[in-house]
Amino acid sequence: MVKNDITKLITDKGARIGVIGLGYVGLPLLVEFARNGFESIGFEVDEWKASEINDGRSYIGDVPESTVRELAEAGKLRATIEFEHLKNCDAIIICVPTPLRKTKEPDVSYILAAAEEIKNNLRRGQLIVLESTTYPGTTDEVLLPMFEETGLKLDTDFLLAFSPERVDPGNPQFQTHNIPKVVGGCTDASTEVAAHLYSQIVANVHSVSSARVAEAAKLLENTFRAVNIGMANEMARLCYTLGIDTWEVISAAATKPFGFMPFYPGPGIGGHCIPLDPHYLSWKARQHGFDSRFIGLAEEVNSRMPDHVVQLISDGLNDAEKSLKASRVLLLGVAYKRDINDVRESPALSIIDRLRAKGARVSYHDPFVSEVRFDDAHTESTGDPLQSIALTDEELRASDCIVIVTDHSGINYHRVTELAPLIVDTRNALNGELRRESRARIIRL
Ligand code: SAJ
Repeated sequence: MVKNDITKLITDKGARIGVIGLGYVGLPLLVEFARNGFESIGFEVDEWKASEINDGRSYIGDVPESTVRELAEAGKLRATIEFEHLKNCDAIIICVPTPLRKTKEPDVSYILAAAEEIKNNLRRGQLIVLESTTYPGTTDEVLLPMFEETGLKLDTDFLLAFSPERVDPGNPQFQTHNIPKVVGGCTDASTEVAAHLYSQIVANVHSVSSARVAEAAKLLENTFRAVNIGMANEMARLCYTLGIDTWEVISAAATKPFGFMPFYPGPGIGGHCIPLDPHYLSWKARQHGFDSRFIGLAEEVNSRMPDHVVQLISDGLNDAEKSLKASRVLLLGVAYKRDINDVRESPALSIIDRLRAKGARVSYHDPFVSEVRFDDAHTESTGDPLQSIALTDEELRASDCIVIVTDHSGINYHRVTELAPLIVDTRNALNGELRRESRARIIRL
């Protein structure tokens, strides 16, 4: 049984760790193993990323450059585009993207490409763990048969598990080492050894009975968020109709010390997880004739929020006897959430699209995002690229409407309320005092 051999290598910190995919999940994970004394090798298809790491630089905000440099210089951390080095790894962790196709169906092509590389280099004595968020059954229905085509056998020759990533980009409180880790193997031995591996870098490892349970747990986590955010967004639209302040309603409900968890309305949901992951679950459900209606409904409500934001802008301009057409609309923030530079699936892109379609003159200011391109596969949007403009007094005065789409903490909102004539605040970025003292008219989501 290969279990004892791998366990001993891990215990002695002699196991060489391979991580495939060095993005916001893979790089922090690789660094964590290296920091804990393991020889760690990152595998990338992007040569630029590999050379950045080998030169001691970090392109992920949550990973300090000094840490990468230190570990690279100590020979504990390196990256390569040559996947044949996988054969030297005792544990291989897959952290590649799982996007959606245009049809909203799962795209597991990155997982399959990584699995193919592993299959070509598979040997006795390896543990493989999939971390990419995917539908229940991927690990045992897709990966296991691929690996056993080599003639090597699960448990006898290799181990296979799933462990969902839970990275929350930009979250200063929770980073890889202190986020509990769920682990589920295709066999008990796989679960046990995978749990032993993660216990080297994470304080709290939670083992479950199968890879499917671990895959499903991750999808529940993110579907839970999408559905509850959808509820908050629907509440916002209802409160707007009833003339009730949504944020006051939510903060009042949040005083309940049990049985309630606040979610907040926004301009829509962005990122590479919450808008996408629930569709992996609904796709698998449909394969079994099961209609998971909450997921579809949440998507419908959340994806309509950009329209609602444009309606608020139009209503505000109309009250000032201005039309959207030819009005100067300045977006504050285009990243999908506060204090990060990621615009993937950002609702700001849809808002810009819609405003442009109505003839508004759109610009944006985002200290984290210097340029937004609309030809990216991740966006449905079209049109010329935009560059972030300086937030000068002139720009604020000259704008007909300022739209707070991302509530970055470094913006001087007091100045915005002093100089802008109209503000649409989709993030409750303007606290009570700013709203009371504001010279601008403020419309809140
Ligand atoms: N959002 C709202 N209202 C809310 C919360 C979020 O509109 O009450 C929006 C955000 O502005 C953002 C989107 O939803 O556009 C997603 O927000 P998020 O906080 O879930 O951020 P992500 O997608 O970067 O990270 C999430 C993780 N975040 C949290 O748990 C807080 C977590 O769900 C996953 O670990 C991660 O996705 C992932 O990789 O799956």
